[in-house]
Amino acid sequence: MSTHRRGALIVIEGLDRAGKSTQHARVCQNLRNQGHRVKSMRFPDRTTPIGESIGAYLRGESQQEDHVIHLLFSANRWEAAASIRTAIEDGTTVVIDRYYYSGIVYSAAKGRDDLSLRWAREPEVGLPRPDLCLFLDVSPEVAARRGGFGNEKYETSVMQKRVRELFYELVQLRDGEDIEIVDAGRGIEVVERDIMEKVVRLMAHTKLTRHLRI
Ligand code: T5A
Ligand code: NA
Repeated sequence: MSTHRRGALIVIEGLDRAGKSTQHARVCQNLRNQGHRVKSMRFPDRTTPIGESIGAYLRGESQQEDHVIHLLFSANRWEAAASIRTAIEDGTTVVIDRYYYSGIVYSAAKGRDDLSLRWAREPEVGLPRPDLCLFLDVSPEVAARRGGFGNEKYETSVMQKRVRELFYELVQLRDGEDIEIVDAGRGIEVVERDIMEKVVRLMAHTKLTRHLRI
């Protein structure tokens, strides 16, 4: 029997200022140091035409209807979906900074009756499903101490509070099966150690001999 090991799909999620990009870079580097092939990605990917319009929207330079921007964020993942699958089948581990969890939660946090968590989930169904999603959780107070908010669209305390509540709702909705909550209010190295324990456990797991779930 062949025991071809595919790459893993690992996602770093969380609130603004939770330290996602910091930990994402460390996970990529640590895995490379351990001899794994790694593809580093982030969403939104602002380099594609769809990503450029998302960037303009986030900077407040253009306006989009709420459902439209939701679908653009989703389309920005779909345009990368084939390359994620190819890399994983090829034995490369893909580590992503934000994915459809953010996509679902930030749109639903706008509080529209016609844009529920469930509605927001639909366009994301069928995207490569992570083996592990690390949700970096911080209190709004800790987030504020880390440099406060920038000028982008969703960087307000009302929005951030709602986003955090909805992340927790999403964990329930998805039975928490692939989301692991990480207390990201601790020091960078402590958080990194916690995350790497989970990542190393995944990399040794037999499920990496099976196909990616959908
Ligand atoms: N969005 C995104 C949607 O609405 N729909 C979608 O589908 C997607 C994908 C994108 C925006 O778009 C929304 C969500 C966002 O509002 P972005 O470009 O991803 O935004 O930028 P952000 O992720 O918002 O980046 P952040 O600035 O929030 O920060 P990170 O990546 O969480 O944090 P990081 O690592 O840059 O660290 C922030 C600061 O804190 C320090 C770092 O050194 C840095 O100064 N820090 C710590 N300090 C103390 N202790 C620790 N443990 C620390 N970790 C980091
Ligand atoms: Na970031």
